[in-house]
Amino acid sequence: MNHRRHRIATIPGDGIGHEVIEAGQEVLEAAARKFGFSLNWTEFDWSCDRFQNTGQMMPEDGIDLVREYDAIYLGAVGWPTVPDHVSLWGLLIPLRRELDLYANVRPVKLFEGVKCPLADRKPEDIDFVVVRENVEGEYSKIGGRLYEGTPQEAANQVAMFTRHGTDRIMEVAFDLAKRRRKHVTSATKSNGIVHTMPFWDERFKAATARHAGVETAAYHIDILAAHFVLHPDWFDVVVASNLFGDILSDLGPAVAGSIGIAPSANLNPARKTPSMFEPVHGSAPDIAGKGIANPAAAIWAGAMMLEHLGETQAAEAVINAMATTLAQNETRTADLGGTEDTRQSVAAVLAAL
Ligand code: GGG
Repeated sequence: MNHRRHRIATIPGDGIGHEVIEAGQEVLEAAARKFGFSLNWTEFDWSCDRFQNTGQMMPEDGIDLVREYDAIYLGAVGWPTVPDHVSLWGLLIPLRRELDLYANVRPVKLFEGVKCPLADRKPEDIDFVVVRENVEGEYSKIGGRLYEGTPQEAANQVAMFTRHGTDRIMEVAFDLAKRRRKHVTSATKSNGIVHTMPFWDERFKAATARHAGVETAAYHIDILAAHFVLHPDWFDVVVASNLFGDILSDLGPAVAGSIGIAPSANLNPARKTPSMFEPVHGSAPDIAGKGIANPAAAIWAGAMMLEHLGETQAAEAVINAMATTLAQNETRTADLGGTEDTRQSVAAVLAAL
């Protein structure tokens, strides 16, 4: 049998992106040795640092360079010296769009031993997945500014929802629900947003009709956010637009103990391009370089990458090892009330693997 090799493009990016990607690589390497495959890493220095030196977050042919890989492992994008919209639109958003990584799958789970900010919640109460539309919606460059610097100054921004884009994200959500507890919740706001959100509701209804056996619910985003806090046990798969999904996938992990745990898979489900895996969290300038970042989100994102590459057993082992360290007081990082630094946390995951 041929030895399995996977070529991975790493983009540590900015701030704690470097620390957590290095941590994740160490764990994934150990899993590869244990389960008999290899990971060949190529690092790209695309970042705000690069922007400051060259005026570009990544080179002109960057997308073509990473197309050659089996997957992309990304840390974090953003640094205070570069406006956030410049760094995001210079790197993360072009990667998602030009590789057509239209499904952003973000699991939320309360792990055994992790302190939940909600009273009396057990791990079985919080276990859902946010499926975020990743390439259109509210994140558009359509719009502009008028009369800049004058009292009449104005700005507008157009959200773009296509039938193709909305239908395909619904399919991802319903397909995923069929492999889970068979329930999909839609995040809408069709009372206030009168064109795109009624359209979103219609496409959700059409998907519901195509998927008999999957139960559904729909809530306006404001009350849905409240239900995430009050009734996280109501949710299995939550399908949301780009902006709503972005917000919900930070809120969900906060409810489950820490955003430091939350992973994210940017998928092209047809596998025509390399999918990209990243922690949900950003570059965290306040703790960058201190060696105290929680590597769990990057490790879990790495496990999702292994699963995507067909290394299911290794993926499961990595998640189990991570869960073991989260369960013990002495192996938790500061965001989870523990005292471990990034290196100690990695050592604990490696020992558990
Ligand atoms: N880990 C990737 C990262 O840096 N995320 C920060 C961020 O601002 N993300 C926005 C988005 O996911 O659209």
